Amino acid sequence: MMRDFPVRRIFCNRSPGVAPWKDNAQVILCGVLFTLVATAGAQPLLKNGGFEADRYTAYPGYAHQNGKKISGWAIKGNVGVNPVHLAKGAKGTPSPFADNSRPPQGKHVLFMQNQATVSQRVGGFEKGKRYRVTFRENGRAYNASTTFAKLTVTLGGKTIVSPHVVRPVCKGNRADLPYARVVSGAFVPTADGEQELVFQTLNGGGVSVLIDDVRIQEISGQEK
Ligand SMILES: [Ca+2]
Repeated sequence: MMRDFPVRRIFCNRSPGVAPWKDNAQVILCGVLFTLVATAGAQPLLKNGGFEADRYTAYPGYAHQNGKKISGWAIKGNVGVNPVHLAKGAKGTPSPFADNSRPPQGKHVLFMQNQATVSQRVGGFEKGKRYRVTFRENGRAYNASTTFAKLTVTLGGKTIVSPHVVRPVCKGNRADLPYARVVSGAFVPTADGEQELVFQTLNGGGVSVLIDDVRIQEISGQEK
């Protein structure tokens, strides 16, 4: 029986009043720490976790209209990337799905409409170590007044983020709040090597989930 884990959401606003040089110092320190961790052992290497690799030009941004691919990911259903880089004078708006808040990482976000899956086989897991997945999520504001999208995440066939409703963080065309941050339950592989990470949306009715900044991190034994 698969165990479900609760979803934790943390809003990630930058603290007001923090001097820019302090932010830069934190970034540099994080870079040093990351280098130290990276050299300590192999880490799961997720490809295109920020969905920045592809530059779509066909409105409204479905993958099947734009080369039938999202680099690094296997896709099924109505999924794609927003914003679309429209030609000058072309009809449509650049982000019909990502219609509220701002992309939390880079310029692009993934969207998943109705029932769909986006998955990736990720190498570099080590037996017995503990890992977690973090990502940012939001809902499309359009259509959200009648029903909401539902999302779940599995890793290696185990549920690490339980099925949950994803509501838009803002009204359409507003950016009052950032995308919600999701932290999965811990995952412990029973063998070295690849594991499949799967994002799955469960509801129909025209609703869409927006996802960005997917990461896999090893965690210490004390962290839940
Ligand atoms: Ca991004």
